[in-house]
Amino acid sequence: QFAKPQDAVKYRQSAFIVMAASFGRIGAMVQGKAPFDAKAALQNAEVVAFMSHLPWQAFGPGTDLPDSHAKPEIWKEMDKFKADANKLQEMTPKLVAAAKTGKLDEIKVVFGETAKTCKACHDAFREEL
Ligand code: ASC
Repeated sequence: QFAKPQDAVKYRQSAFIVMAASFGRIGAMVQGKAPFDAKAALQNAEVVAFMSHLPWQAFGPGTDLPDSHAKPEIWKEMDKFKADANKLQEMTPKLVAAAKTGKLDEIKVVFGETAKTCKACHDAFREEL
């Protein structure tokens, strides 16, 4: 699927960047840093939900490159890594459902739960460079 390991790294980093940008737009509303816009919240939640499926396929064998944020634990504990990815994929449709209510309070709760799944996986598997 990827011609070079570097291509896989670029792919997964790009997917995370797009997901984080959309998640961050919802976060700004939740934190009162941006005005609440129900339509934009829903559009961004849908992007997050879609993107939550993409990065994982790019963590194949041989893509453990230095200078990436990926800890070697990903490849040593691939089952746990996949389980963490699944937790995110179970949360993101709930974020979409919350956005569909149009109620910021409901979005806030699910946003917080979703952010916890991001953080749990980062704590185990993401290196701050
Ligand atoms: C974000 C973002 C993350 C997560 C994480 C949650 O908005 O870019 O990586 O939330 O900070 O703890």
